[in-house]
Amino acid sequence: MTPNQNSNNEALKAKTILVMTTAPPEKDTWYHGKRLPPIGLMYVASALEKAGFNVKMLDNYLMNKPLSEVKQLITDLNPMMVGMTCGSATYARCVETAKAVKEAKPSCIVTVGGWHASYLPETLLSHPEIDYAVMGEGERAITQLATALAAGDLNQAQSVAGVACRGKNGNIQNPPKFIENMDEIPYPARHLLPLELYDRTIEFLDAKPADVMSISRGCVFNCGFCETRKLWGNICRGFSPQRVIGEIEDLQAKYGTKGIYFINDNFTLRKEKTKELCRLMIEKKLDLEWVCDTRVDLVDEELLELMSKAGCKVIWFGVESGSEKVLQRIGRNTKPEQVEATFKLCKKHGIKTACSFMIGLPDETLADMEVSLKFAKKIDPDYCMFNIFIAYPDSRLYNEMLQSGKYTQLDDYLLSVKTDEYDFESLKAVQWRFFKSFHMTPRQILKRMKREGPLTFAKRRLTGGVRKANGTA
Ligand code: B12
Repeated sequence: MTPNQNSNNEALKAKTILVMTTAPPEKDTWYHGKRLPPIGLMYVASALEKAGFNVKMLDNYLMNKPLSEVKQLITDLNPMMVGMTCGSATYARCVETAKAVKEAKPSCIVTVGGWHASYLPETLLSHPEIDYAVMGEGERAITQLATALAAGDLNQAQSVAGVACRGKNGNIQNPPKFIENMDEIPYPARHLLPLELYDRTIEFLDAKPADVMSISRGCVFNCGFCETRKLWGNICRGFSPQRVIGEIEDLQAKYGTKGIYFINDNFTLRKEKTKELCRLMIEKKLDLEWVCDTRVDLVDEELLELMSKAGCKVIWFGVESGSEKVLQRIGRNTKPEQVEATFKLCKKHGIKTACSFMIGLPDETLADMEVSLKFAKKIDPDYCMFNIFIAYPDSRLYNEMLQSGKYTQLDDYLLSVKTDEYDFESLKAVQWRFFKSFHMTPRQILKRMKREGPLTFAKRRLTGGVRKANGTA
């Protein structure tokens, strides 16, 4: 590091940046899942820390502090910038929080990143309280933005890749650039979160405490309900297996981690890297159990055997539908036979299966949904959930629904399918009936009780136990 960089870092230390999630949406009827530490925001925080800023973090999705307390926090911390994560479901929360920040400190710069900011930055910039939107990967963009602003260089700030803002002649949107070598990204700033407030357990994993990790970015598939390609591009980048092991060892040493949930949408997409990672896990004899999410067409017997030896206990599969017609309609590009074959292989290698189905997809009929229920029983997963489909902005199905007019508007930017047969409200009854039909059989109850132990079983039944509402998260 040059002396110049040093003095720059010293100057930045005096600059506080608060990064935060917003409180959950008021009408939070579609999501009853677990509050996991916000990993994307932790990456943003660690990048800012590495650049020298004094970073504070508030996971208000977990804490649910009222705006009066957020304002008090701004007064106490006096940050130069607040960086907020915004999903389409928390858009309204984000706007009201930005207003509160400006009320507490009008000169505080408000920057919004995350999914909604990546897809529809102009909707955020239409609010004068929001100064910048960051599209795509946040680490480099916010660091360059905050560094330029700390130096008072507005021109530089407005030209950072991935930044959208109001310029002299209208809105500016600089296309994002991906970080080529992901290993450059520091470990997520877990030390800035009150980890003790999270329950640090993962469904189906006996090992505790358990934490989340995200090891790759990007998806090559083209499912109509998902818009992550717009955020991460259509290639998949990832950390090197060595970097992943390094982070696991760091988690074990600092936080006593025994279990990991890899929250990537397709953990096994980079097959060779996955194998290398598993071999390293075995070689290092890590005392670790883990869960991951992937697609049925991204595993084979050799890989499953290796994953099982490396400590993989459960795989979550987005099965989405048992009807080939529906699978085709949503661009899933998988067939029910593939699902059956993969579930059999998982069982053979001692890996539990969990799966999610969506109901209420465009052009899906009630009869198609019954096909999914029947199929769920046939593949016999260890856990299964039926989520009502919600369309998120900029995804193919969202745009098609807007055109067809066959939808109910659930919130500013969230749509659900409406047909002559059903709408969002009536689907709730179907969802409940399917849940009961699958889970409330003596066989499933016994199976679950055995797996969870009677105490956890009772606790989970009382608290809901639904993980994610639309199967796409
Ligand atoms: C794992 C996951 C979850 C997990 C955990 C999320 C967590 N704790 O972080 C759970 C199951 C809890 C979950 C819940 C939901 N999820 Co989810 N989830 C994902 C998934 C698969 C990975 C997210 C992730 O961790 N990525 C890795 C990290 C590194 O990336 P990141 O979080 O996006 O953060 C980066 C950038 O977004 C940006 N960034 C993020 N915040 C900020 C803030 C600032 C200031 C800046 C500058 C940048 C920035 O920089 C980060 C680092 O590069 C994504 C799909 C995907 N591949 O992205 C869907 C996804 C994010 N989820 C989605 C949805 C819809 C939901 C739910 C609303 C589902 C529901 N119906 O309940 C809930 C809402 C929860 C919430 N807190 O708002 C959508 C969001 C769409 C949208 N337009 O809002 C996605 C994109 C999936 C999809 N449908 O396409 N989810």
